[in-house]
Amino acid sequence: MREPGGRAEALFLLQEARERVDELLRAWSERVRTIVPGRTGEALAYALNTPGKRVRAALVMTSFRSVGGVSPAIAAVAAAVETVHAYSLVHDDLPCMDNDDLRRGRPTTHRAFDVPTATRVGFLLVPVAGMVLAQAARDLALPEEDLGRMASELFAAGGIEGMVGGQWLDLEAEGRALGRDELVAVHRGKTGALIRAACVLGGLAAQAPSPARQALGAYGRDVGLAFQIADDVLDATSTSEQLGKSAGKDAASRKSTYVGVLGVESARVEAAALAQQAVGHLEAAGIPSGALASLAGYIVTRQS
Ligand code: GRG
Repeated sequence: MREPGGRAEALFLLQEARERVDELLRAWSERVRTIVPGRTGEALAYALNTPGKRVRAALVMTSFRSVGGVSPAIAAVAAAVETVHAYSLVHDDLPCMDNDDLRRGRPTTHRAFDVPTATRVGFLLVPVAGMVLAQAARDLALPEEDLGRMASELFAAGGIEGMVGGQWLDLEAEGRALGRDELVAVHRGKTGALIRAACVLGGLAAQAPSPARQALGAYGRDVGLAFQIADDVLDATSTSEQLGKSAGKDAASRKSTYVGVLGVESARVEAAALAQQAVGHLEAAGIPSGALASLAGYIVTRQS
C-alpha cells in the first residue's frame, strides 16, 4: 500500500483549493451583503470571506478528480462545504459554546461584532450554503436529482446526526471523563461528518457509481476522525500564534480528548493508522489514491 505522504503535493492541492474557493467566497460575500443589509450583512461577509486552510475544499476537489471528475466548477461545491464549516466556526466560538476570542488569526465574529449579530450570521450561513451549492450544481450542469443528493449529504452531515449532534455531546460532556467509544462518537459527529460529506460530495459531483462513492465515504470517515485527533494533539502541543486560534482550550475546559485518553504520542500513532486505513478503502475499490493519500498524510502531520 502506498504510504500517506507527499507533503508537497498536499500543500499544492490546498493552495489551489484556497485560491479558487477564496475567490468564490469573496464574490458570495459581496452578493450576500446586497441581500442582507447593514451590520449583519457586514458580519456575514466577515465570517464568509475569511482565511481558512481549506482542507475540506481540497478533499471535495481531490475526491472529484480521483473518480474521474474534470470540471473546474467543482470549486463551487467546495465553497458550499466551506460555508457550512464557516457557520460551525462562528457558532462554536460563541460564549455559550467554546467562548473564544481568536479564530483564523483574527477576532471571532462575535468579538468583531457582537453576540446577537454572530448568532444570526451563523444561522444565515446555512441557507447561504444552500444557495452556493445550488449554483455549483448549475455550474456543473448536474441534474436536479444530483443536487438533491448533494444537499441531503451536506445538510445531514451538518445536522443532528452529524456536526450538531457531535457538538451537543461534546458540550454535555464537559468536565466528565468520556470513554473511548463516546469520544469517537463526539469526534465523528462534530468534525468527521462534514469531512466525510466533503469526500462524498466530490464523488456525487463526478456522478461516480455507488461503490466509488462508498469508498470515498469510508476514506472520509477515517480521515475525519484522524483530523480531530490531530486537532486534539495540536491543541495540547501548539501555541495560539501557530494555530490562529486559542491553544490549550481542551485542558482548560476539562474536555475529554484523545490526548487525555491516550497521551500525545499514542494519539499521533492512532491518527496515522486511521490515515493509512482511509487510503486502504480507496485502493480496495480501485480508486487512484495518490493525491488523497497525500491529503490524509497532511491531515495527521499538519502544524496548524
Ligand atoms: C447547536 C449544539 C449545536 C451545535 C452547532 C457549532 C456547531 C454546530 C458545531 C461545532 C463543530 C466544530 C467547530 C467542530 C470543530 C472542527 C474543527 C477541528 C475545526 C477546525 O477546522 P480547521 O482546522 O479550521 O480546518 P480552518 O480555520 O483551517 O478552516
